[in-house]
Amino acid sequence: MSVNSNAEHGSVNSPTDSSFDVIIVGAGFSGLRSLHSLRNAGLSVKIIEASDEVGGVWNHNRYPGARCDVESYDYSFGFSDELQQQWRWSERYAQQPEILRYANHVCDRFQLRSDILFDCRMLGADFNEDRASWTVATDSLGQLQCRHLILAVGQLSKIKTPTIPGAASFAGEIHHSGAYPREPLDFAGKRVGIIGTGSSGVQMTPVIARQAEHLSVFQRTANYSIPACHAEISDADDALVKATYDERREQARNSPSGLGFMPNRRSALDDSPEVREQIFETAWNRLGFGFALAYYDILLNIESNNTAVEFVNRKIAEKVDDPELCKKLTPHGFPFGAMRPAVDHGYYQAFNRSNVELVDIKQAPIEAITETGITTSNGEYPLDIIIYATGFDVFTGSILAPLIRGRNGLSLEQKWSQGPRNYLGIGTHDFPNLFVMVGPGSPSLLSNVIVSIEDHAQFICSLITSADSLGKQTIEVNLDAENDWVEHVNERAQETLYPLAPSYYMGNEVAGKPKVFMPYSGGVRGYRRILENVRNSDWKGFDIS
Ligand code: N01
Repeated sequence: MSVNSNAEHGSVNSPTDSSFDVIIVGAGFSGLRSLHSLRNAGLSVKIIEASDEVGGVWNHNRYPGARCDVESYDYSFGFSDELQQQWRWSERYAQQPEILRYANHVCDRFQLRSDILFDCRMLGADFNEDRASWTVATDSLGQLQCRHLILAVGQLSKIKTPTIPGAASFAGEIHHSGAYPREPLDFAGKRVGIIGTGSSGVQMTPVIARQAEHLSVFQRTANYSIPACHAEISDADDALVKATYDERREQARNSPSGLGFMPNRRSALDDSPEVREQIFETAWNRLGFGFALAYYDILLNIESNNTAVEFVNRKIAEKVDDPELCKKLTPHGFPFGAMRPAVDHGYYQAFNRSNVELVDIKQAPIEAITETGITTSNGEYPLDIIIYATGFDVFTGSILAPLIRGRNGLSLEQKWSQGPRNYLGIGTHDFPNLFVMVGPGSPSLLSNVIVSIEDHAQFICSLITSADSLGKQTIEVNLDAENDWVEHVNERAQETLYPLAPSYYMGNEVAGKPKVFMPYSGGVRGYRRILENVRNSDWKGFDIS
């Protein structure tokens, strides 16, 4: 395999061959991690990446205030002790530029860049039954061939842009949080409108509030947000983590969400209100997402959940001065945590500023964007900059965007027309040698995704190399195994409160999307055990032929 490996940031790396053992689509964290494993296993591998930069979501979500809401030490790879010992995180929750620097560091440290074909978007892929291989159509490099195709396209990659009448007439700038310009915007003296109050809107609000002349936040649905309890990392903290990193990784891998928090084994209903208050208070002041594990049944039992709701609502009320405004910012109609909560750095407090206003677009919907601003049924809001923090076509949007055809020309879109059907979230029947990284049917966005990425990268690499060592050409999910898995994913979801919210977990973010629960809610530890069993039982559920 010979390649022209002169790729620097921003240049296309043109292969002189067009046939590989594996093509990975996407150079985000899951693509980079997969490339590292598969190349070390001796396979010829290329990543194709539509951008001229690695990093995936961390390349595209450059909006002000973008930072990880998983602690930096945990939102990083554990496969190389040298890497984890040498990399120095500066903050408990790293900001986007630091995470992007980390992705580039990983890329350079393990010489991954030479196997990335930048500025190359996958348009579609067809499985060739005779050759047991995939033909991948791209926009810049024609057709590429591979035995195995790995979709590492991310769950939050296909941005969702609202269709608001008149948007094209707006005289100012409009940007989406998920396709944010590389050059920072100057908000000084500007009137800014943010549409959307999910994690992205929540993160950018306090930052833009401090810079802009005026900020209008257009909220359709109030969501819960937990304070980040952010801090810089001192040398002493850093040394402590690094001295015990292996234990920390083990704890993360064995915690339900891969975050390292072990749930309190008690029910929220087991404790007196006084004790419960104490436990909630401690979790609230330190744990970020771990707050949802202050009791094991917060996301399992509605009465327990109500105790958390009561606590969180009180916290919101303590932060927002105006009671009417507080009422609007307080979520209602779904359990705490059933929509993914945000982790914030002063979100609610930002609304106490005189230059920030909340626009309730549930009560008075947006009617149009005009040359000068946004019009709701309540009147006009003059603006210079509009930011859509309106989210993504989550889980399936980026997987189904290219036309992928398996056996007998069946498209993945047809196959998944009633919702994703797969085995372990990794493979789907009728699409041999096609693998999905951290997609629907796996813990995915219900987990610290880096932990899930490491699990998938290792599993898929072992599966491919095992088949190769047996001289086998196709790896295909068995239909019965797939049906059982889909049923299992649904059963686990029904044990939780997640289905009670109109969230993207349920496909509610896009009109017409099938309403099925998509991630696996059985936790990363349980899921890893299942992967280990499959591996130890000669890849039960996969037909290798
Ligand atoms: O997107 P969202 P996000 N008109 O879908 C509103 C991850 N993330 O980009 O609920 C008006 O959560 C929509 O309202 P509604 C994280 O997993 C991580 O904020 O549909 N409003 C909602 O308020 C997160 O969950 C970090 O009524 C419209 C908002 O836009 C995921 O990304 C940081 C609308 C969309 O919220 C997505 O977060 C940021 C319309 N037409 C994000 N359409 C980390 O820190 C949508 N909305 C790691």
